[in-house]
Amino acid sequence: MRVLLLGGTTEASLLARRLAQDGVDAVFSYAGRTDAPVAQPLPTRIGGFGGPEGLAHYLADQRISHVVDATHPFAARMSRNAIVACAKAAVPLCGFERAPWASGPGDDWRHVADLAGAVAALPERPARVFLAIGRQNLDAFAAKAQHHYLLRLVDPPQGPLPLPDTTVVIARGPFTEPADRELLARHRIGLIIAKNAGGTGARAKLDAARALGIPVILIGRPELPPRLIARTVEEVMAFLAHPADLGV
Ligand code: 3Y8
Ligand code: NAP
Repeated sequence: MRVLLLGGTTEASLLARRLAQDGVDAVFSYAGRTDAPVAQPLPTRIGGFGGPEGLAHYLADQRISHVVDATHPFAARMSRNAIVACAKAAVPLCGFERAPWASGPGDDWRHVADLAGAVAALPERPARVFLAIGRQNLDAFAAKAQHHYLLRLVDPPQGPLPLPDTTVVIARGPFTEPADRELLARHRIGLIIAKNAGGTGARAKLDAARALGIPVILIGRPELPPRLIARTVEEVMAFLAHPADLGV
């Protein structure tokens, strides 16, 4: 068995630890989005594969027997490429996905379908907004430049930001509710925009928002073609042991 683990999430790191503990022959893969990604307990490759064709070649060249896609739910292109490449290379694929967040008592969430929906949902009157979506999609919000934006980025921005009125915080999650509550209060945040990432690493700001009565605009996940999904490390290990048993 030789596993390719497409990573970049808390769940991927959890699975990497289990694979290393069990002595499974596995390779961890990062896209190379950040300057210094967290080290993993597995041999690690960094960078794209060169589209689905490049990934299919990688699978053959590296004699990969199983692929686990533990990328973020918004890493849709990687997930789509993995579906195409694994079908082409006849390599079993399993998505390791966390469930979307669901609101509870005290939450003031507004669900929008995508980034454009989040921009449209912003009020006209200037507000202080925690735009907690990272760096890659900030330019969409230039259409609403009247707001003050608090940005939390993994690495310092290389060039000018596409928004005129910002405060930038450099931090890598996972985050905690007390720290996020302090951040929201310190910056007098009145509204949060976030991706429905699910999982625990990005959840803190939503719990802090509930405690402070701050509304949240939550961006829905991109649609993916059907594929086998595991929700826990144990389900992934079962897939690796008997891919056929899980209806692959
Ligand atoms: C490069 C690896 C682990 C993984 C930890 C998770 C949790 C902490 C919370 C906020 C939201 C955001 C962002 C976020 C979180 C985890 C997880 C998660 C959100 C690292 C990492 C890589 C990335 C890429 C980065 C994106 C950005 C998104 C910041 C490492 C730290 C906003 C997503 O500067 C950039 O270009 C950053 C790009 C994709 C989204 C964007 O579009 O900007 N993640 N994040 C991975 C690679 O190269 O393959 O550097 O160590 C991993 C983690 N980030 O091992 O414990 O599992 O979700 N990541 C979002 O959810 O909205 C921050 O601030 O509250
Ligand atoms: P994306 O838009 O779906 O993918 C764009 C391209 O980046 C892919 O086609 C692939 O390049 C490369 N790529 C993506 N993930 C990769 C991986 N794990 N290993 C090797 N190449 C990868 O991806 P993204 O949204 O930028 O996310 C990039 C990474 O950040 C992923 O590891 C993801 O798990 C992590 N992350 C993303 C978010 C988010 O909000 N998007 C949040 C937290 C963590 P080629 O086509 O050349 O193969």
